[in-house]
Order: sequence, then C-alpha cells, then structure tokens
Amino acid sequence: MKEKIQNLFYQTEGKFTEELALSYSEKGQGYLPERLHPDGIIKTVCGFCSTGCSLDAHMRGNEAVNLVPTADYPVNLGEACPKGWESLTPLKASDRAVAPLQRDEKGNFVTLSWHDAMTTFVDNFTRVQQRYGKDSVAFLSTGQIPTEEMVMLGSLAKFGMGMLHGDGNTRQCMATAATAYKESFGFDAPPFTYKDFEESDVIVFVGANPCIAHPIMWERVQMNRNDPEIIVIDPRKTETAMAATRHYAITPKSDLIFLYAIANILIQEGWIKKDYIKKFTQGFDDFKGHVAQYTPETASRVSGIAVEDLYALARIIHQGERVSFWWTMGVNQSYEAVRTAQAIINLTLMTGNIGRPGTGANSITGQCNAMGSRLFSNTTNLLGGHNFESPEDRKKIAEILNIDVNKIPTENSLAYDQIIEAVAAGKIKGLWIVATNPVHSWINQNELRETFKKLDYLVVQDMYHTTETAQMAHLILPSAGWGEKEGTFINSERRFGVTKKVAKAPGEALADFYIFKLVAEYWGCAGLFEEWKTPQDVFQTMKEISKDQPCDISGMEDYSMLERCGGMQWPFTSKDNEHDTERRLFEDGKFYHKDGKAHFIFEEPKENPEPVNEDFPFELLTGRGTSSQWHTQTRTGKSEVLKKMYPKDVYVEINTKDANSLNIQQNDWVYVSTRRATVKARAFIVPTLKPGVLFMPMHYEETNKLTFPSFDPYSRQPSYKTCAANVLQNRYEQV
Ligand SMILES: Nc1nc2c(c(=O)[nH]1)N[C@H]1C(S)=C(S)[C@@H](COP(=O)(O)OP(=O)(O)OC[C@H]3O[C@@H](n4cnc5c(=O)[nH]c(N)nc54)[C@H](O)[C@@H]3O)O[C@H]1N2
Ligand SMILES: Nc1nc2c(c(=O)[nH]1)N[C@H]1C(S)=C(S)[C@@H](COP(=O)(O)OP(=O)(O)OC[C@H]3O[C@@H](n4cnc5c(=O)[nH]c(N)nc54)[C@H](O)[C@@H]3O)O[C@H]1N2
Ligand code: SF4
Ligand SMILES: [Mo]
Repeated sequence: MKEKIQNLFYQTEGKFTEELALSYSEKGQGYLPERLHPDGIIKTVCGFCSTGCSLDAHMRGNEAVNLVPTADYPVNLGEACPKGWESLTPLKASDRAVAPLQRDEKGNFVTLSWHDAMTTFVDNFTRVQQRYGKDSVAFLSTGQIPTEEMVMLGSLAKFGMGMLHGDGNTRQCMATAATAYKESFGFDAPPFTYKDFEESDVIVFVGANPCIAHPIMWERVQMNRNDPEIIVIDPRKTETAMAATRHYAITPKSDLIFLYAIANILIQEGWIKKDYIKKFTQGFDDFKGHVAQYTPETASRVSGIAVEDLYALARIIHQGERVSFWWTMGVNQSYEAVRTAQAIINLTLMTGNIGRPGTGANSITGQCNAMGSRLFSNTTNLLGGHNFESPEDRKKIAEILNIDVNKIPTENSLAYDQIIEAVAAGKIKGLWIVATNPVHSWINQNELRETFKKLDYLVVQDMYHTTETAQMAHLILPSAGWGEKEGTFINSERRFGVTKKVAKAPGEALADFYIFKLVAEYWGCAGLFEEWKTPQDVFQTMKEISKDQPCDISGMEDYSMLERCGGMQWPFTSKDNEHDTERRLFEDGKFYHKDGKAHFIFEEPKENPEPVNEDFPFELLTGRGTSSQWHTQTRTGKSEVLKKMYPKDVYVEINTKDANSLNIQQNDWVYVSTRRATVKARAFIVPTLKPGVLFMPMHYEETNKLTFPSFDPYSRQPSYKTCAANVLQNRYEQV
C-alpha cells in the first residue's frame, strides 16, 4: 500500500522534482514543459466565480509568478476582477494544510502520514456504518472543484462506499434555479450566452448585484451598443442599481406578487405573444386565471412600488424587442424561491423573449463550477443529469462505468438541510466535508455547531487547516487548491473551460482527485475506478455519460480542443460547429419536456416565515459585500492587496433615518440581534436602504449566527435573505 501512495505522489506533487515534472508532462497531464506556450504562458480558468474568466499564468520554471487576464478568451476579453488578479496569493498562505492532521485526546491536532490518515478514515467510517447502519455516513461537497473531481467523489461515495446521502453547497446557491428550470423546461438548462448581455435592448436584473458579484459579466453589459434600458429589482440601491436606468426598490420578499402583477398587466393590455404561447408552451390559460387576482393596486401595496411604475415596467417589457431577465440570490434564496424564478420564466414565455439573441430567463450561477455540480456531482441527480429513480438511467450509467447496477442507489439523497437534521437526530454519525465551510456559511450557524458536535466522525478536506469547519474536524485531509491541479469548470453560460496546474501544492497536500483515488484504494473499491487514472480519463467518461442528454458533450474531443476553442458550451455533439463560440438554447422553441413545451408554473404566495414585529422591527438582508471578498474568506482573506479594499470589521448597513432615530453614529459599534443571537457590528449609515431594512455581508462569521433557517419547499434552498432583526446602540464600547 505504501508503494501505491508513493505512486500517487509521483502522479501529483508530494515530493516534487524536475524529473517528476517531466514524467508528469509525458503522461499528458499538462504540467510542463511541452504544453507551455512559447513565451511561457499557461492559460487557465479562474477558480472564484462562475463567470469563468481565463487568466494567463506567466511561468518561471514550474511556478506561475504572475497572472493577467487572457486577451482573446470569449468570456472576459482581457478583463479580470481583483480576485482573479490575486488568485496566486492564497496558495502561499501560512495556514495551508500541508499534511493530514488528526485530533488527539486533548483536542490538539497532530500530523500523521497519508497511510495512517487513510487507515483511520476507513476504520472510523466503517465502524460508524457497522454500528448505525450503512446510511449513517454522508458527504457534503461543493461547486468549487473541477467536474472530474466531482464525478470521482460522487461515484466513490455512492457506488464504492455505499453512501446514499450526499449533497453539495450548491444547495445554498443554485438549487432553486435548477428546480425551476427542470419543472419549467424539463431539464436544468440555463438558456443564455453572455453575448445576450450585449444584444438586449432591455435588461432586467432581479435580486442580482453583478457590479459586485459578477463584475466581468457587468463589463459585458457595458459593451451593449443598443443604449439598453437597465432595470434593477432589488430592495437595496446597490452599485448595480446605481448604474441602472431604473431601480425598483421593492419591499423584501414581495417579488412574487410584484411579478404576477406585471404578468397581469401584460395580459390585460394585450402585450403578449399569443402565437409563441400557443405553439411552444403549456398551461397559459390557468396562469392567466391565477394572475388576475394580482392587481397593480395589490402589488403596489405589498411591494411599495407606485401603480404607474408597475405599468411603466410592463410597457418597457412590451416595447423591448430583445428583453432579457437575469436573476441571482435575491430570488434563489427565499422561502418561495422556485415559484419566483418561475414567475420570471413565465414573463419571458408569454412575451416570446426566449431563444432569440438578447433574450432569456437567465439564472446567473455563483461558484466557478456550480454548473458542474448541478450536472455531475451525483448528488441531486445521477451523473449527467440522469435520475436515480429511473431503472433505464441506472442501467445506462452502470454499463458505461462497467459496474454492477445494484451499486447505484435507487432513491435520491436527503437534501443538505435534511442531512443536518439527520445529524441532529443521531441518524447520520459520520460526515465527510469537501471544499466547503458550512460552519461559517450555513444558515443559523450556532445551531449547526451544536449539531456537528453530535457527529462520531467528521472529516474535512480543505486547503487550510484553519477554517471554522476544519477546526471542528476529527481528521483534516490537506488538499491542493485552484492552480495546483487540473480539470474542467462549467461557467454560467454552460461553457466548459480548462483549469490548469500552474503551481505546486505545499508539503504533502494532494489534488482532491488523488485523495479520492487514495480513499478508494484503502476502502477496497479502487477496481471500480481503475480506468480513471487522471482527470482527463474522467472527462472521456463524462462524454459517454452525457450522450443523448440535453447536456450532451460527446463532440468535445479533449482538453486541448476546449482550449483551442476558448472553452465550449454544452450541448456540443459532433454535429455542432466549433467556431460557434456563443450559443443559446431553445432557438427552435423545443423544450425538454415530453410534450416538447415549456410549462407555466405558479402558486399562491406564502407568508413570510419570520415577519418583523415590535421586538424585531427590521428585515435583515445578507449577501456579497465587495468584489474583493469571497464567501468565508479562507482564500481572499490571505491577500494584503484585497484586504485594502474592504472593511476589516463586520458591519451592518442601516438607513440614515433609522440611525438618526436610534442615535447611531457612523462607524459606531452596534448590537444586531435576532431570535438566534446577538452580534456586535460597525454601523454603516447609508441612504441606499429603505427604512426598516438592514444589510450584512456574509463574509464575516457573525452574519450567519443571526440568520433564520427557512427553506424553499421544492428546492430546499436556504432563505438567507429573510430574517427579522433589531439593532441597538452599544453605548459601552466605542472606538
Ligand atoms: N465578490 C464576490 N463575488 C461573488 C461571490 C462572493 O462571495 N464574492 N460569490 C459568488 C456566488 S457563490 C454567488 S451565489 C453569487 C451571488 O451573487 P448575487 O446574488 O448578485 O449576490 P447577493 O449579494 O447574495 O444577492 C443579490 C441581491 O439580492 C438582493 N435581495 C435580497 N432580498 C431580496 C428580495 O427579497 N428581492 C430581491 N429582488 N432582491 C433581494 C440583495 O439586496 C442583493 O443586492 O456571487 C458570486 N460572486
Ligand atoms: N448569510 C448568507 N450566507 C450565505 C450566503 C448568503 O448570501 N448569505 N450565500 C450562500 C452561497 S450562495 C454560497 S455558494 C455559500 C458558500 O459557502 P462555502 O462553500 O462554505 O464558502 P467558501 O468560503 O467558498 O468555502 C469553500 C471552502 O473550500 C476550500 N477550498 C477551496 N478550494 C478547494 C479545493 O480545491 N479543494 C478543497 N478540498 N478545498 C478547497 C476553501 O478553503 C473553503 O474552506 O455560502 C452561502 N451562505
Ligand atoms: S469575475 Fe469571477 S471569474 Fe472573472 S476574474 Fe473575477 S472572480 Fe474570476
Ligand atoms: Mo453561491
């Protein structure tokens, strides 16, 4: 076994030498030097957000010494945001996990060898399974590792280790869009291409702040030559709202009624495309009956938007020839999120704004590979957008993987929140967390911490040993990060891009891919994955799996073709043209449901599960703070350059009027409290919020101590943007 580990180090970077680098590149793994550009540049896709920008790594020997945005990549056309430019810095941080770490009896972490780490990993998980049943171990994964690693983890856990339950952090992020698309279109298929930003004459952003969260997509909006009307629907006057032509500062969580009323006006005024509706959709008459009750007056009362402004929006949509709608977390993270996303989809269907340049019901993704996770993580659906519950699908996958069909679960996993509930109930006792930091990012953090204490065995696989989640682990597995390994990411517009190895991982850290290989070896199921020696082998299997699915990628030859074409969008079969670099879905009006039509789906709005009251009179919103901060800050927090671009202390934004009436001064320490917790934060007094609304960025650990755990019933996505809070002057502690 030790020899096998040696071999893995050979394949990766454990004991790295020039000779190894050479043997590595001979195996075609893309390290050095034959695939180097003549001037020493390796092109690689960024590992932060879902925009999927390409960066040129300037190599000196085996190490990238600098990164600049790639000039000729169709996504970013020579631009990058601060995070992209600073991608190399977090790799050099002093808190990188450089060897496996185990917690001893005193609670201290001690280093151990990979052999011992793997032995104890297997011993403990099998012990838990023997004691509490096969389904008492589960995994939580991510939208931030390459697709090939997701395929490997999902297959290993479910087909090799016999787990039934495993979910991704994409549940926190994209589950709503995935569910909405599946129900409306018959497949989880965001239809757009970024060129649509440039081709619209009306662009509507709902609950999205691309100036901060997707700055390079916003650049594409700036390239629009049609002098577009840009409409932002967001309770806050965000950077994006400031740059828009119109801002609808709606009352938080009034979106559904607001959007139904817009549909109602469009119908009443006859501003709909009857031909399109008849030919390509189903369920419109019922939808029409449903929205009739949402009069402009009702919507105005609920959303705080004047009746004439509702009409104005409907008229702009009607007059636009190419209207595109874009939504992100302001929609996805709600207790009625799926129906809200579908209310947007319905608007595009009834006005025929789909399948043409500059149109679409477009959900913008978050993490660099959330789209990979949606299709290939083997969590919510069987590899490649298949169904665990379908015998034909299981047979197809078993045949391709050459495994016994009985190894494939016949039912779906519990969702993320249900896995945590099962931990709380003592049903799940072993948990393997890969590339996500839920002890900071999950809703209602204090409860999660208590719940995790009930685990018999918690393994955390991360680049850093200092994350809030790693600090609770029994075992930490040190992983290589972005830039230290290769594979593909799928960006928001369905584009596969290749991310490369441009640096050597520190110490004994291994690429997640090889950690999974190692686990398979010690678990005794390595035979199942013998064919997958490198990520590129997995990519070849993904092509077979995807065949005849809407996400068919069978025409993408290999990584070098992806590079040559500037990334490639799914679907791509041998019939597609590689020079078509911007492709959108549904141009022929055919959707993926059996009847070939798009479906109108709608429902009565729900009550806010935690409405404001006298004790908690503020609605607390949370989200992204600056373009220099990434989530729980394990990576961006390591860059001195980025640190200069955001506030050091946690802060709460509060409206000027509210601050005045509470006698709060700019930068005061204040207490923010909810029914879950009270935290200290700096007051940022802003005119960009309406009275009664607060905002806190998610990048500081304090924020999720406050959030209220409610979920959309269909997507089970947490409603991070619904929470009743109070804010008080902290009179004792002012600096
Ligand atoms: N710099 C940076 N960029 C990132 C990330 C990051 O951490 N840092 N994370 C990435 C990820 S994973 C994601 S998912 C995306 C998220 O990208 P976005 O969704 O654009 O970002 P958020 O700030 O979470 O939420 C967007 C807006 O929703 C609004 N909102 C809140 N409640 C409501 C409501 O009831 N209705 C409406 N209409 N709007 C509401 C908020 O005011 C906020 O401005 O960003 C990605 N990009
Ligand atoms: N209040 C509030 N909370 C939120 C949100 C909100 O809007 N408001 N947004 C939610 C959303 S949309 C998201 S996507 C989540 C994000 O939540 P998380 O996924 O928890 O956030 P990250 O900080 O990105 O965590 C990624 C972890 O993986 C590690 N890592 C990075 N690369 C690798 C790798 O290659 N391999 C391994 N093994 N580890 C790696 C990092 O060090 C880090 O610890 O937060 C959610 N939480
Ligand atoms: S916009 Fe996103 S993909 Fe582009 S450089 Fe910034 S973080 Fe990376
Ligand atoms: Mo996200």
